[in-house]
Amino acid sequence: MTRVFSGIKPTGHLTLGNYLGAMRRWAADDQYRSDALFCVVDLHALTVDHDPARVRRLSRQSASLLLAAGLDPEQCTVFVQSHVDEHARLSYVLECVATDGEMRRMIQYKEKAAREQRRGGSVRLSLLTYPVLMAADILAYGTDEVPVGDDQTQHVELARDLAVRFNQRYGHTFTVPRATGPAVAARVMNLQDPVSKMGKSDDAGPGIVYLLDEPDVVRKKVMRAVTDSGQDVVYDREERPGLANLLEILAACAGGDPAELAGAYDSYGALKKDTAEAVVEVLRPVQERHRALSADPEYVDGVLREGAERARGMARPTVDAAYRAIGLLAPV
Ligand code: AQP
Repeated sequence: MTRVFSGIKPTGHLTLGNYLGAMRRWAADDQYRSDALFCVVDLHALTVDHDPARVRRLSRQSASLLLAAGLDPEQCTVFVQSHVDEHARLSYVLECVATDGEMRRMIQYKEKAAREQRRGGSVRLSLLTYPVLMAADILAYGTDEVPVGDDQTQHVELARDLAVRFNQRYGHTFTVPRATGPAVAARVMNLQDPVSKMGKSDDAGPGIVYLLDEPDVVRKKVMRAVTDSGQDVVYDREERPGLANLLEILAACAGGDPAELAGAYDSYGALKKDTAEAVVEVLRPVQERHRALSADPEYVDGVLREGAERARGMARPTVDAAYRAIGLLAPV
């Protein structure tokens, strides 16, 4: 059976981008057709300036939202990365296969390092090596497919390169994974800055729709979305990014094709109104389930405990094999 792995970073409140670009497909498709693991990748949240209590809180909230989005612990494994030591163990070994040049070429590193510097902070070494830890997350489980949004494909490419290189140097150890992406909403853009991704750790603002935003807040944010100059509604990602983003969000939430939907509107106002309602409807059941789960923290704890145990059992043989292959002595 195909092995699928993907994760979500507790660096902020989860957004519509996380949901449409990743979580929704994990719940609707991946968990049923594959042997899937979904992880709250909390170690990755330490790569930028962070508040420890907030990371802990967001890790629980993210786990609860994964379940609220429809992940079923009977169908897939849901766990927290730091509960399974194998991720960090394998990451070090992969650092011995990756190169400094490869790390510095990562687009997300360049963007996030620049942001940390803009905010007056220093760039943590772990931000540079973060893609190696992500490669370890993936390779530890013999993953075939990594369902991610567009922004993560370069990191999955790195995981592929490291797997191939390790296998060539030290003997076949890792499955070579590949990224799979959604057809629409592969990249949901910021409503106020439609050439930038809607990211959960961006400075909070009206351009980001959070999964737990109240319906009226969602409506306000969508109605205030930046649109492009011009009157006609057309789908053109390059020239009219604001409109294209709204059309893609509408298509992802209500169905249809962004270019065809454009033909159905003759005003920006009507498009925004329908988009806002479509988003509210998509978020409603997730918010309801999240409320119910918040009232039952023991259930979420139990899911995470069992998930970590299962994940450990799956990762350990591969990580042990990598240790032996690269030349480390087995414990005596
Ligand atoms: N705007 C987006 N559009 C489509 N997909 C997205 N994803 C994230 N933002 C968008 C997808 O969500 C999954 C989990 O993402 P992540 O938590 O690993 O972090 P990320 O990709 O770095 O997303 P963020 O929200 O922008 O977090 P920060 O701001 O902390 O970096 C991934 O599959 C991602 O593709």
